[in-house]
Amino acid sequence: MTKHSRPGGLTRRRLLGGLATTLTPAAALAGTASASPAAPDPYAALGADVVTEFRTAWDSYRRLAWGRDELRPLSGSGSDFFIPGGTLGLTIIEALDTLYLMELDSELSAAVDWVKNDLRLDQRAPVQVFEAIIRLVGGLLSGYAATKDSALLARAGELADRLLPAFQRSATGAPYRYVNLATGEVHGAEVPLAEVGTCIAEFGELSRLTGNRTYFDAAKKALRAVCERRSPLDLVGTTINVETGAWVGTTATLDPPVDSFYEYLWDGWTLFGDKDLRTWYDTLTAAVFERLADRRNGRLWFRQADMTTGRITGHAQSELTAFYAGLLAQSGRPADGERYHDAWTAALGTFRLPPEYLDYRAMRALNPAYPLRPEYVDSCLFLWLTTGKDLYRSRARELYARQKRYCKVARGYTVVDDVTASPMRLGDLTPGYWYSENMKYYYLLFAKASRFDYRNNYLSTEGNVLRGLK
Ligand code: DMJ
Repeated sequence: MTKHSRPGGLTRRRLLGGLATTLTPAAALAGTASASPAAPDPYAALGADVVTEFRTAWDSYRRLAWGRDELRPLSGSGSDFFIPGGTLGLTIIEALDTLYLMELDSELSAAVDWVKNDLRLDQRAPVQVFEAIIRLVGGLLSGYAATKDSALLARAGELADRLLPAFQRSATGAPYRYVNLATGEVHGAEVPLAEVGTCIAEFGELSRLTGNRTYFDAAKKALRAVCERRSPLDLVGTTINVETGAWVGTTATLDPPVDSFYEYLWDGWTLFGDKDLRTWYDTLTAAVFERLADRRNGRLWFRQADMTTGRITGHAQSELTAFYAGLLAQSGRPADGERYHDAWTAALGTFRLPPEYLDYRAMRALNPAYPLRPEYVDSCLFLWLTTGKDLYRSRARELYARQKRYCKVARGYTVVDDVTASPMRLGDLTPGYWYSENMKYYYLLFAKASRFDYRNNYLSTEGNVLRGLK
């Protein structure tokens, strides 16, 4: 979940080819690597390895679940993500730009053919608006960015039009949670902030590409509906009623179900230069640091508090929030981003894989699952790009090795139900985001991706490259 271009066309330093290092995993995690400038890039072989691993999983998906939303690698079957008994080809759409970056062109061509010929968007069933935007609209837009095939842009626009009633039928402008793709019927008035606010990158890009402002305006109105209802402490809660505008969940937190809400305020500013978004991001972030930041042993965590009184209510942290290290680095707080990444790296000293939720004071897993989440490596990529420190490639390499050790199965990779069990208890799913996020981040970190502009790019919360494909 990440972004890299700035308003006004400012660019970042190209950081590939930085100092090579020789690391043990322990040194990598502790950040004690020493540089040896003469050594060859030790990551080049890993880049090729990422493609090999991706191919194994992709071939399994093609053989056993082609056209279904996701692969179940243990049982060798497919599963539905959005519509029980229906499919929207989630994995195919999630993988489009990754296939392009990895130069798997015949696979990309088969995937594009499926989208053109077999993707049915007129299904008479409700879908979750947020997931459809970040995964499908975003995936189709990144496929368009990769191929310049106008059919993909048209499909993204068609889907967005089917989702728009969720925004347009709401009194506040914040979207309903579900919309029926065929009828436009909406339901689900109590909506978590991530679901309200994580749409301006995809909808704004669609507006830019089509010249139709409707999508950007809908997304901005949704963000406004939340930001203008912030508390006098400049905090927001977790959930809002989109019909009344009343807060339903009043805990201020960076964890789900809020997480990417903050991300898209910053992204909307960097992508489209909208000053309101920047002001809202700065205002809410100042309050986050005043009320939620919890500095311990040189590390940084983020606690929970009541949005109205500021009273501290919890010390939990979700793995999904690990993306925030990269966001902080990109939004002008690199030292805080590094301290937050150090905190998660410390968790990886306790756990072999990051648990879904932990009590960071006791370093105890509150939810021991590891659904192949990409957030830690997402931050590795953007901390590396922002700070130029090779440390973040080495941290990514360590997690990559652990994923291979614990999550690899004959047909690719699968989720872990309990990272604290020995041996770890596995589940049966390769999530769509594994193709869109994990493997893309590793590839960009390790390989010198010739089709990626490391200076000027934008990756969405779902890892979709909306800008920066060459
Ligand atoms: C992805 O779908 C996106 O990154 C989203 O913003 C939340 N996290 C999941 C993967 O963990």
